[in-house]
Amino acid sequence: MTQTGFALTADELAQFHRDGYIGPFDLYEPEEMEANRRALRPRLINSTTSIYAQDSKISGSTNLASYDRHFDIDFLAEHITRPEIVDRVSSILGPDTLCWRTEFFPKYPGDEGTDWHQADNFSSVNQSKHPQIVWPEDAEFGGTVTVWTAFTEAGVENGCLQFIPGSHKTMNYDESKIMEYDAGKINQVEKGGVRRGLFAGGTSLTAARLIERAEAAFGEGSLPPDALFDGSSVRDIVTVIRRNTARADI
Ligand SMILES: O=C(O)CCC(=O)C(=O)O
Repeated sequence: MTQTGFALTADELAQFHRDGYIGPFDLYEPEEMEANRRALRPRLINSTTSIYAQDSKISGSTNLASYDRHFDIDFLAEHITRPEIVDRVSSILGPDTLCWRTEFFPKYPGDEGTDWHQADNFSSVNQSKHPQIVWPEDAEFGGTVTVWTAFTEAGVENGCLQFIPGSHKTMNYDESKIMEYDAGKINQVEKGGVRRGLFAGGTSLTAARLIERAEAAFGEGSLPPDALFDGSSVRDIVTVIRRNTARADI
């Protein structure tokens, strides 16, 4: 994979390794992003072309229909291979970089968000307890990088990401445990950290081992109340790994 002009600078790389995240970077002009989002919307809703078979689309709390839609939607395939993403990620992980997983999902007003978490082998994601990535035994730590792009503006009111800088250096969460959903407990713990809002078309890169969350989307002010889907943010997560000796259960 050739690296071109979007590779992180030495200072940016040092910042990423220190804090566990970097950005925002502009990927699309807001108007261009909005046009893309409108064209994309009917394709995303139609999950019949998704690579996962109908009967396996719900696994635990994970809706597989929203996974890996870059296989059936050209815009998303082009999006994840943009040099602005590939160059930056490759400057962190090295030239032998692979896009392992994508996820595109809306955030509606009232959505409860994603609670604090860290991810190394992603075994907790589909409730199977099986690692989805098996790292080489001599690896110092897991190295997935998440690229999170805002398809509509993402602020505090509609579920922007919140990070604990530097927390990627130690795993505090035990991924082998099954996560139990409790509506009364989700996103109740304040840990501080920094909120990273993005304009539409903006993107940020995080180490998947960073402790992060996305708070509930509550902002009627930022999301038109008359149009649930129109007012939602559709975002992608591209998880990129350097070496995957792997098994993936989904
Ligand atoms: O946007 C979200 O709700 C969560 C994204 C996230 O936490 C992640 O990519 O690990």
